[in-house]
Amino acid sequence: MHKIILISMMSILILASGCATHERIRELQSVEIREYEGEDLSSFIEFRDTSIKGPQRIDILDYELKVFGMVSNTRNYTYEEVLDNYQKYQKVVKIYCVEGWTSKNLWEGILLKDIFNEAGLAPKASTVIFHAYDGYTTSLPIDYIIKNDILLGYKINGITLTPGAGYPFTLVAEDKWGYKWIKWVTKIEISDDEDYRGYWESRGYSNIGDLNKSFYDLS
Ligand SMILES: Nc1nc2c(c(=O)[nH]1)N[C@H]1C(S)=C(S)[C@@H](COP(=O)(O)O)O[C@H]1N2
Ligand SMILES: [Mo]
Repeated sequence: MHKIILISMMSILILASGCATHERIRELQSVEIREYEGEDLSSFIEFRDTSIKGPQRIDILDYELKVFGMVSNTRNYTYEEVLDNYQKYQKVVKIYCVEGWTSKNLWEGILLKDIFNEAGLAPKASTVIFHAYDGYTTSLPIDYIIKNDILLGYKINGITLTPGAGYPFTLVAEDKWGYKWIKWVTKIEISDDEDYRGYWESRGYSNIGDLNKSFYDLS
């Protein structure tokens, strides 16, 4: 008898916690933007999770964004400092994962080149190596980031990023395969190592990661 009560209590608890997440999902779905300037946007609230260690929960009070390497001024920003000090921009950008899914969303973020200007890049710097809270890394050419006005995003479809979507910052790596869109960014390292290979790149994915080229490294 006790066993039955225990089991039913446990299932009620499990059901209740399931409902809480569904509640939260419905709440987010009701406020996210799904149309922008006549374009339909994908819902970002989906159950897919392709990241190496699952969604990361970052405590914003402990969080720092570090900018270091070949710069004149090494910087450590709090979340608030990033949001308060930089001009904000919005863009509709589509992510393509190598697994076949895509998602078109409205992103809000700051320009990485504004961060570069404040840091002061060494003339020989060519590459940015991004580091994330889950140990993931990826890299991109500085030229690509500057020429394409690449954003460090903190909002998607009008909503502050959720842990699953990469809170507090995700790289909006326009025209690059999904594995370049690093989530939970903690460090921006300015380097001259063009051959640096991040997590997936060192496992055979193309280092340049251009959408109009194969993601297999054919070099
Ligand atoms: N920190 C971190 N960022 C990451 C990953 C990861 O495992 N860790 N996976 C990448 C891959 S392969 C893809 S396709 C996208 C998926 O992002 P989404 O599921 O939030 O759309 O995140 C990218 N960014
Ligand atoms: Mo991916």
